[in-house]
Amino acid sequence: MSYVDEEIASQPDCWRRAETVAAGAAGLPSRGERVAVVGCGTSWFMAMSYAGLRERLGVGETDAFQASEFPTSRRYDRIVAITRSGTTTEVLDLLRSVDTPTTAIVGDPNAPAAELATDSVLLPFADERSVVQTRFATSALALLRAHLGEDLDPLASDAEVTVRAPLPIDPARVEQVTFLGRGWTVGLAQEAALKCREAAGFWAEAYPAMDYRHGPISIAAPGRVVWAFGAVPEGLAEDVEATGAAFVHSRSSGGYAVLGNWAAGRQPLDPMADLILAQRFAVAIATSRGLDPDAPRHLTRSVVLT
Ligand code: F1P
Repeated sequence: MSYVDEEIASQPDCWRRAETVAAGAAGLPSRGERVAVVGCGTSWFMAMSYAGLRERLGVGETDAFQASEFPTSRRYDRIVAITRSGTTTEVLDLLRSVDTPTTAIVGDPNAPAAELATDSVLLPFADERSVVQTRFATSALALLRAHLGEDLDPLASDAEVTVRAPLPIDPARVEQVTFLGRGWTVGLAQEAALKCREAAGFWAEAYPAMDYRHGPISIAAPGRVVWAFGAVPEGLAEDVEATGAAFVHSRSSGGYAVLGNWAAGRQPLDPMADLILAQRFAVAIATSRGLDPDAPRHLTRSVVLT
């Protein structure tokens, strides 16, 4: 078993612990604050998801940026940096360069990001051995969702299902996957695709669902998959199925035959629990190709630029 397998499986517990941390954390965005959330790679995608959720709830303007692309001319009340390692160069550069109050959500409590930020929120129980991030990223998002007032119990229960449910598609028979999302789930779709690229060097793309028909649908074909997180635009499943590609969605008993019975009697899966299936799918592709999912090509735990 790889480290990433164990880390993926521990997400329900980590999310519950993150909810506890949220209750006592200092420096998380207050109602009405204008907030920028930054990160790199996976952490940037979690920033995107949080920004979408916070805006949707109407509790404050929230933008997400790659740490390297932060627009220094804009004024924010707070900058939140998400970083597992706390050593990523672009994140540290930004924390050093701004006057705005900053909050770092960090996995390694001894990392420089925790020192540099005005406030830090530590999630050491979610730190990881694998280079490929899974549970730290989702625990950071769980923390932020809890801080927005969500009860995470239903989410953690959904995760208990998806850490062990059969995968909706056979990784050995898929040539390509495109993940789609709407609003806050666009970040999850981006993260799912990054997991496939990192863990398995597998061809995966991600788009906002409404934009998919504006070009990317040309990729769809038999043997390929379109996997949607969250709400699906009207007619999209039919348009994908007409191309011969498989359409996967937790609401669709066709796409999620394995979860059909479960989904029929209850609410659809929370998209963050659905992301667990995509993480497991990425690891399964790596394993089926004889790759070590803990050690992606050309990637280190933290990108430290000299
Ligand atoms: C960010 C990141 C990860 C990526 C890899 C390299 O790290 O880009 O998204 O998967 O581990 O680093 P961090 O700032 O969250 O430590």
